[in-house]
Amino acid sequence: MITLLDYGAGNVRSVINAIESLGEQVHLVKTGNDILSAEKLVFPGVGAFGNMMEILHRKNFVAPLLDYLKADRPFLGICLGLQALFEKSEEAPDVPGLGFIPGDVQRFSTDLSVPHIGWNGLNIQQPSRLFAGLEGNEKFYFVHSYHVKPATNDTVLTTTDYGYGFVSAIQKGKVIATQFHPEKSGESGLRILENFLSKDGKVAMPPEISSRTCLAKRIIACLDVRTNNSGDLVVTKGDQYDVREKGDVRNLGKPVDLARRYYEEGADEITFLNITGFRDFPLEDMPMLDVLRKTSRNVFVPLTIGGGIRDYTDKDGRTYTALEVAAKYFRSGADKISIGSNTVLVVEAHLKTGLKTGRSAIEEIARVYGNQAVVISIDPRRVYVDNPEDVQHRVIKTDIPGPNGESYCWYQCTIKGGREGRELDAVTLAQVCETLGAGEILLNCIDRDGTSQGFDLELINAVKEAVSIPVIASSGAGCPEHFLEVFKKTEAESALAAGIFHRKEVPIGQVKSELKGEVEIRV
Ligand code: 1PR
Repeated sequence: MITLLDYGAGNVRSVINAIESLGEQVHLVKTGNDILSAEKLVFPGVGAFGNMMEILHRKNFVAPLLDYLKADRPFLGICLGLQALFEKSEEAPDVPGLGFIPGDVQRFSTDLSVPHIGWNGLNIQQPSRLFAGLEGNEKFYFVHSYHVKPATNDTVLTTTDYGYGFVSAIQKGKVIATQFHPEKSGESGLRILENFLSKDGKVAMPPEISSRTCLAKRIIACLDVRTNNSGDLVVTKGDQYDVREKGDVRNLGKPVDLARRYYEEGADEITFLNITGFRDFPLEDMPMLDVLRKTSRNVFVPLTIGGGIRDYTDKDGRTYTALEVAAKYFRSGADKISIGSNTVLVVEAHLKTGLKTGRSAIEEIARVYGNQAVVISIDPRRVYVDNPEDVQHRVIKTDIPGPNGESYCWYQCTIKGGREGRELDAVTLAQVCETLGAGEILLNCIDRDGTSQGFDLELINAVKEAVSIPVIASSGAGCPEHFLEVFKKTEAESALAAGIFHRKEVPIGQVKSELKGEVEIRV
């Protein structure tokens, strides 16, 4: 029996699913005694440092947790569960940590995008029971803006490079903690968890020890999901967002089955977009939550879900906040949520007043679950102009002239799945969202969606230059060369595709083999 410390924020479902998939049962901590009587304790932290420590205090978990750690009993901390062990964090300077390990937690100070999101390697510094059966060159999933800085090197288990080397795991006796997420790191991550759980684990040093690691570019499979005319929830795919063929919604498969297939084929991440979420209320749309629950049971890479995340009043007058909707998604197995239409309205309101209310969906969800959990999905469409002075928007000079030979364009934000264009450009939207606390941009492009003509590199460069958070390039992939092109000609951290994978034109593995040697990837 494994005891799991769930303090109520973030996706502990993934950790539970991963442990259960290895044949173990999970007992959730309800009182401090549950911590003291644990055989093995797993502490997966997600969210924000201050919020986490406050909840640990409120629930009276701090003293038993420190007693457990000081008694050198088996402990695995994950992400914030690592950071909690330190004395303090720049994320919440006035809130002390557990102070079990001398040192502090610092924000990344690098020109690279922050948060550090994606698959990166480990420079292993000591043998550990976690490493039995590993080669040493595996990549693991990271998602964080802060990293630990121990006062001394004796507890450093691994380091990872992102702009500079940072400590990515510590080991002190039986207390081990990782910055990366084993439960989201595919087979290699499951191996690490299994090593921790096993009764007679052997201490090992993997054969391949690296001295420098590199963040991989991510390949993301996207599943646009909605109900078809027969009432079945299906994965569909549009041509420039039109998902109907001869009157019915195109049906490309079942969401749970397809997600599993993409996991097995090597997708680095899977995104579900509930594309009619803008008009349905997701908490009534239980099938979508069920899809997440079932998928997260056997898909061990990050899952993002979008669609319908906004404040909502139901027919009985009960109001739900966007945070409540997001919480439901997280509890059902999502690691990140993506917000589309609502973001456009929030940014429009923000631009009018210049004020941060602290109450927008982006701000509220980021405060509880951390910036890295908030993805902004943008659905822009090109609008051509003759002269950059003709409009107030961020205009770019384009190499793809408009229908009347125009050589300038701006990217108009849309809402409701492209049905309504707004007086807001995608570059401004992305910038404002970053200031409000978004952790990543999912940059679609209605002009390219489903066309197989390749990504809109001009759009991606324009947005990427304007923000310092990671950008996911989306829409238009038609062959492996398009992925190579987007990674060579833009700074996008990841590339997302749908049709090419759904129609089985090119498997994910083939995309990766064609990138290998040219671009850092996870194999
Ligand atoms: O506005 O917060 O409720 O979220 C709704 C979400 O649903 C948004 O993220 C929006 O992008 C998405 N969405 C709404 N309508 C559609 C549609 O297609 N009719 N899908 C839609 C957007 C675009 C991509 C697609 C890529 C790759 N899908 O995600 O997967 O363009 O496609 P390709 O590789 O085949 O070119 P809210």
